[in-house]
Amino acid sequence: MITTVDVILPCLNEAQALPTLLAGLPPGYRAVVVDNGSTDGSARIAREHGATVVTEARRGFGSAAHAGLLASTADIVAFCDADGSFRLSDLPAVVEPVAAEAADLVLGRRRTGVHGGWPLHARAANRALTALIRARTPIRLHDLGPMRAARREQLLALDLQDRRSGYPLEMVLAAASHGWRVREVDVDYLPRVGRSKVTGTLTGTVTAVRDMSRLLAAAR
Ligand SMILES: Nc1nc2c(ncn2[C@@H]2O[C@H](COP(=O)(O)OP(=O)(O)OP(=O)(O)O)[C@@H](O)[C@H]2O)c(=O)[nH]1
Ligand SMILES: [Mg+2]
Repeated sequence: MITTVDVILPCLNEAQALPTLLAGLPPGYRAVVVDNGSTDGSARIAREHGATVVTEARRGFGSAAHAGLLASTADIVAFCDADGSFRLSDLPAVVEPVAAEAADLVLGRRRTGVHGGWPLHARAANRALTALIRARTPIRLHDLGPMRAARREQLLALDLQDRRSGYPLEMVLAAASHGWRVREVDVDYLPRVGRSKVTGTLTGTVTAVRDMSRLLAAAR
């Protein structure tokens, strides 16, 4: 089968979530799990479930995401969290506008439906950030979600520098300054499997907002 899309899955101790997640990989998609120093056997489990595993020793979401981008080879790449909060079966809808050359970057807009499980403080932080993005850029974004698709070469040319939680925001701001067509597509957002590391914790959210505020200030 011809691989059309590499799916970059940053992973720090997500052994519990990986089997179900990887079982949902659509045909023609290759899972690139970026192991960011897991101690729970995530890398082995990812391999056992058919994923390509890349190792990135430097901690941080951006560090893992960018290592995955560098290691991927497909023309179109997608990003997705590896904690079970997304379904890989939603990826084709996110990829479609990029493949059709109707968009340069597509973000999955998270919809919780009946599942719930999106803490109020995280929603509020997300709403405030996207309002700032709408105020500062022509991009009409409603959710700064991690599920995305774009062309690999274009993403590399953005030369993103953040290696922590500012990476997703830096990508959107850089896309805006390069005049990219950015779109949103609805995706399901489920309660993560395993213990929350960022969004479910107040300190995690505060750190993320701090990283992102710095980027927004610089973009002014
Ligand atoms: N937090 C964190 N996540 C990382 C890191 N490296 C890779 N990841 C992965 O990045 C993805 C997003 O991190 P999450 O911890 O789910 O962040 P979140 O969705 O904001 O918050 P929670 O799901 O509540 O923990 C997951 O698949 C993590 O396993 C890292 O250094 N820190
Ligand atoms: Mg998560």
